[in-house]
Amino acid sequence: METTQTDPGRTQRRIDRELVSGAGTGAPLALSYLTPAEFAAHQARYPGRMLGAVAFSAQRPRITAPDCPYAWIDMPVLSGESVFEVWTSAQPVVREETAELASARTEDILFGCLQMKLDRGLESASYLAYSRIFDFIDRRGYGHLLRVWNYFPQINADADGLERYVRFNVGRHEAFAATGRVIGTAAPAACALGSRGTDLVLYFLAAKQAGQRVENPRQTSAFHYPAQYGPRSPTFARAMLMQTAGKPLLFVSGTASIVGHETLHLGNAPAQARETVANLLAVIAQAQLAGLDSPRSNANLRLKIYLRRPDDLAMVRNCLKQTFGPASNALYLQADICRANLLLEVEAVYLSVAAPMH
Ligand code: 3EB
Repeated sequence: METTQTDPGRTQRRIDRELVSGAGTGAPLALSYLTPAEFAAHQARYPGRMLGAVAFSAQRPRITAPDCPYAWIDMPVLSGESVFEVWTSAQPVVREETAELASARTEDILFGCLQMKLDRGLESASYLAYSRIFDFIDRRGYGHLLRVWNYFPQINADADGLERYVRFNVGRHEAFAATGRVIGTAAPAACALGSRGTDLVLYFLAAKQAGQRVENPRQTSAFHYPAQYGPRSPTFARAMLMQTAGKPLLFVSGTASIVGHETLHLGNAPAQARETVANLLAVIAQAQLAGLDSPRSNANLRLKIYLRRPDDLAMVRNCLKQTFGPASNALYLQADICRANLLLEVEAVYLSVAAPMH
């Protein structure tokens, strides 16, 4: 057996317990951040149970195509070479791949991923990508987006007088509107980050049943941002709470140093980190009012952290550790954040399974 710093044996045992307890309680999903060796072991262990795998690394991983929907995000990992984000179901999954979109689904939930060229600009690429997603999920009865991850290059660059992130927002918003989706009701949890590749890459979770939107009282809802942030508002909720067999699962969107609608602490990464933690805690507190259990242990928490500057890694890690404890399973990436003045962003998932003991 291979030995790595993260101890694959220990990770494997943790996942086993999550899936076993998940199967017993009706909890549908496990989320793991795995090294390539751990990912290989995981695939052998859970054939037909993986909803999707997403590799994060600065070089395309040289692996044979996994037996599930798979995407590569061209983004440097700050703790290791490459990390595989893997969504695993307690139930067997059904795969379906079209020319445009790869998917796998259970009775309740559908994972999908797709990639778009950007040669006709971000506005049309994001419109087309979301139109394809809506067409696909609506036809199959999984019409409620819970969570979407959006990655594309040069997110802060100008495109004919508007920032590329703003162009992305216009196309996304129009696609919601074109399918009759009411933004304030249909907005999923989301994030949008600058990657290094050439394409727009999206992956998402959708469900038969609508999730419960959660907003942050410290922040203006993104779909109510004033026009200074663009002619069409971003279409995301601060978090999405989902109930499966009476077990809650929480997706917390990309969260940053924004209060009201304004970025705070320009150029001050430690202060941005503290403000971000305050926002995360505020969203989680709202989710608890909406039915999320008090997390008994941070073993159920997954954090994904995007840093504009790799030099801030130690400081941010320390800051998160003070709040969420050392047990939290965290993935650190280097990425451009969607506002040029933001230095970091943090997203989270609370899994609804019994906390294993460490
Ligand atoms: C913000 O709060 C920071 O456009 O999907 C966070 C989460 C952000 C999601 C998105 C953007 C998005 O406005 C940026």
